[in-house]
Amino acid sequence: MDIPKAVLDEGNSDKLLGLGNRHVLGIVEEYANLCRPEKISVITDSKEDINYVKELAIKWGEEMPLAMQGHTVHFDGYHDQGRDRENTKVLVSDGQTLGKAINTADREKCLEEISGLLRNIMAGKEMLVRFFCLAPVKSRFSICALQLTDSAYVAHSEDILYRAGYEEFRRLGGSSNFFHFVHSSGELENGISKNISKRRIYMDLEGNRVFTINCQYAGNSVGLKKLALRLAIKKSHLENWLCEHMLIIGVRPEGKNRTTYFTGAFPSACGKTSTAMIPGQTIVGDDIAYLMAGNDGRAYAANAEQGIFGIIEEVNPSDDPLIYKALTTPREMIFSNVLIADKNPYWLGMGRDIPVQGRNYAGNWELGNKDATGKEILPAHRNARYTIRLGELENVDQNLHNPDGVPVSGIIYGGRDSDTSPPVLESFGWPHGVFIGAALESETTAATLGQTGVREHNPMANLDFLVIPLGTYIENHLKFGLLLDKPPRIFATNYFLKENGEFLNRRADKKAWLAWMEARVHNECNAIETPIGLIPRFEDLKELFKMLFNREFAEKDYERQFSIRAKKLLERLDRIEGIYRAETNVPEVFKQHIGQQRRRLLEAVEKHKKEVILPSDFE
Ligand code: OXD
Ligand code: MN
Repeated sequence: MDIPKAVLDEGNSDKLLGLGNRHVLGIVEEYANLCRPEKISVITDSKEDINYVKELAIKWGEEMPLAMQGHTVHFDGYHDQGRDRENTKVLVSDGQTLGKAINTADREKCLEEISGLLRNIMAGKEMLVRFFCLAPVKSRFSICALQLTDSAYVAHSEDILYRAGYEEFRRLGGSSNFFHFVHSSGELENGISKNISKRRIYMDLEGNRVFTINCQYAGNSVGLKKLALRLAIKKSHLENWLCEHMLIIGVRPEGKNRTTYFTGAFPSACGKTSTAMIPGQTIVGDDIAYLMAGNDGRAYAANAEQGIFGIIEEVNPSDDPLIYKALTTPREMIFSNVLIADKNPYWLGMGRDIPVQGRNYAGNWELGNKDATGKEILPAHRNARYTIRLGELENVDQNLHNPDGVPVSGIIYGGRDSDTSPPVLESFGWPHGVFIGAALESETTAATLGQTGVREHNPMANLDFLVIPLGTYIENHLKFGLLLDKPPRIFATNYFLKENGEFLNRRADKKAWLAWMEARVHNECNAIETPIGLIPRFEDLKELFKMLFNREFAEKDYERQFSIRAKKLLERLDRIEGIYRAETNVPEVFKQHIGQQRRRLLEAVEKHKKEVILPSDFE
């Protein structure tokens, strides 16, 4: 390798050579010579190497130890608190377009730009070279991933969130079949990326690689998370499987000795992690699922990750007891962008008083502090996070690392929708379910930079991560169903329905919807057929609420929640139709579903002479 010994010493060089993979060597050499780090450390799966990274994060000041053993805190810059959609681009050649929904840019130009920006970017810094495996090791789901970064926080986060992959790379036997990620926090000021205006996140599908620079927020910087998700969507498209922004849970109905696995897609900060952590269930994953058809005609899912990078806001003992307990007991974990006072972390909605001063994502903070635009700075950011291993949780599912994945019986699509969809419904079958997922709308949250609360179309909660045209993505879902003899049932949930500004449901109610969906999978209860799908019967929910919460579920609440808001639903159909009209290759079946749903809604309005129709009208 053409790297000076002073930069890559013999020990580190041997670790690289030990992989027997010239593609890896080529990549390390290329970015060593471009980024010009002072030193390169190659990290294997050994405890010693992994500890080295953990200690480096403290030594470099990227993480600060907290009072509780194993806990640290990391801060991202004030303007680096969410995923940067604007500067995240998919590189395309020769004027290729991926449709309106995907942010693309010319490959050649961007590669030139990024090479310029990467030149000497690691001067005076250390480059960490890391190997991970996406999904369980030694499985058909496994994807090897190589990370180069000058951030020990990024490298440490990946230890918690992903499976070690040095040995997995050895098993590659010299193949180039892996993803790679080049990250640099860029120039730092008080430990924070300084050149935010030059933040760039470029997906180069042709090279199976992603470049991300001048950022630290994990959604932008941690290669294996949302950046690998994009590369894996492309891979899944080529290999006939699905790569989804989905949780995976084992649902364990009370009084029945069985586990029924569900996956669920929810836009960021719309209840995905809290659904995955509903007490009484087991968790396989909270964010990214790979779905493949099994030999038995069922769909199988595996978690690409082994940890949670979760939103901490509203995690409190009554709403999220399992996570709260994990966050307040000793273990290896990283808090980010919370408030620190006396070496203890505080966050919004934690169910305790928050101190009036401390250190937060804006620096030294006091109640009432305002930013440069006059906006009040909250004690902790609304997108503050925790990073933790799933294996640390009491409710981790025994199949987390199962190389075969888990058989999926149900899929849930859930958006943040204040006025249109009922809390839960079942589709009429796989293609109709795909239509429901593809028509998902949700209001924006703090997980992305920009305004919150804006209604957006977010098909399968995966729009931000798509790198293939929307029509093709929908087609892939329809085709995947054809590979299965027993496709999962598809459901939709909405936890955010409001009336006069008040939520119509309590947070805990999602447990009842889950129980109903699980019972439907086993054909244990009937449902009411409406123009948009199958909804629960009042008697079944009444019984479930009694059993699960010892609470009366009033019929008037049922009617407010489950009435079919035909006018709103028709308006949504118009919006969705408009969006898909601008896309190419949209499957005919999908268009037919739009037409059929509209016809059913109009007929119902005509028949019942009202625009909000009671569930009992359909019985
Ligand atoms: C996440 C996200 O962090 O979707 O999971 O933003
Ligand atoms: Mn996510």
